[in-house]
Parts: sequence; C-alpha cells; structure tokens
Amino acid sequence: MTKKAFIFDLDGVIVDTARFHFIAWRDLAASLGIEFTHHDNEQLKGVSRVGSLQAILKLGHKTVSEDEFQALMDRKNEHYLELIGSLNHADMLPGVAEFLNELTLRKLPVALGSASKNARPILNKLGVTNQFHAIVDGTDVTNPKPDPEVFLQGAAALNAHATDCIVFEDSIKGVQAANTAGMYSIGIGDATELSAADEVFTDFSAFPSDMIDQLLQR
Ligand code: B16
Ligand code: MG
Repeated sequence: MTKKAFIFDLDGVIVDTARFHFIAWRDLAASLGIEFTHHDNEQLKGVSRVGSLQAILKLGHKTVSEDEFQALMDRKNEHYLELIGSLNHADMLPGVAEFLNELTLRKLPVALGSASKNARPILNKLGVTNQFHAIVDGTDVTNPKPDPEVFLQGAAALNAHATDCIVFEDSIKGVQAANTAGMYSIGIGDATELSAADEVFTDFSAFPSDMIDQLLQR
C-alpha cells in the first residue's frame, strides 16, 4: 500500500469561520450601499479575499480604484480579525479535533490546504498547528480554488502522490480543486451542494468509527 496523506481545508472544515467572513463582508458591502445576503456568502466559500471583493463589487455594479480596492480588503480583514479575536479550541467543528488526534497518534501525514491568508494565526488560536506536517495557505498559492494548486502543493510538501491524498472540503470550488488534482474528495456539509465529492458527511462526527482504516485501504 502506498503512503496515504490527509489534506484539510480550514474555514468550514476545521472551524466555522464562514459566519465571521459573512459579517465582515456584509458590513463592508453595506457601507458601499450593496446588499449582501447569506446566499451571496455561500458563493464565496473557498474564494480568495481578492475574488470575494471582486464578486461583491460586481453584485453592486461598482468599480473602484486599485488603492480603494486594497483599502476595502484591509478594512474587511481588520474587522474579520476582531471577530475571530476570541477563537479557541472549543470552536473546532464537531468531531474534527478527535479525528486529527487519531491521525496524529497513528503518525499519518497531514497538511492544511486553505485559501485563507489568516490560516496560520487561526491554527495557533485553535492550538493544533503542531498536528500539521505542512501548511499551504493563501500566502503560498498563485491560482485560487478551483485550481488544484493549493492541494498539489500540500501533496508535494508531504511527499505524497496526488492519487494517495484524501481532501476534506466544505466548498464546491474546493471539491472541484481536489477532484482536478486526482485526489479523493470528502465533502463536509450539504450532500446536494457537494454532490461532486466522492463522499459527503454533515461533519466529522458523522464518520464511521473505522473511517481512517477505510480510507487507508482504498
Ligand atoms: P482570508 P478556506 C477561505 O478559506 C474561505 O472559505 C473564504 O471565505 C475566504 O474568503 C478565503 O479563505 C480567504 O480568506 O481573507 O482569511 O485570506 O475555506 O479555503 O480555508
Ligand atoms: Mg472552506
């Protein structure tokens, strides 16, 4: 059996930061006179900071200068960082801490593959940084999801073949990225929305108790 490797998305898989991204984007959009709904937010899951602001401005049929664009992104991020200020281990999504602990105990290779530029400070707040052998985030990649770059970098950092990687993702674009990379994709969330994934679970607590063995035997 070749070496299997596990790659985790961050927002929406390890921790529910999507609601904080939503509040920060909604308030920024409101300050520009743009209405930004929960439905709009769904489309931004897994989308980079630049891509998200471009989508919001398009929604409001607005164009801004390059300087203003940067200032708006900075403002959103400052608000987001305020909102996640008290984030801690208890904010991890159901079952994910236990699953990570089992991977760590079994000395299996684990990487993070996230679009977020805030990934490292978030992992630190959760107290799980040491459980990742590699961290690939929004500061490392040129091409955002659905491009497979983030996951291919994760596989390379773990010295694993793409076909031996298992990816956990909550976004449609992230599942597409994993599939394009030739990896096994596990959707975390809504089965209809994530139907492109190889398997879908509502969260990690819904995994069968022998999930890791099943994945290792694939
Ligand atoms: P930041 P993931 C993504 O993280 C989020 O899903 C997305 O909503 C966010 O816009 C993006 O990170 C960039 O985040 O502003 O923190 O750099 O799901 O790929 O872990
Ligand atoms: Mg995500």
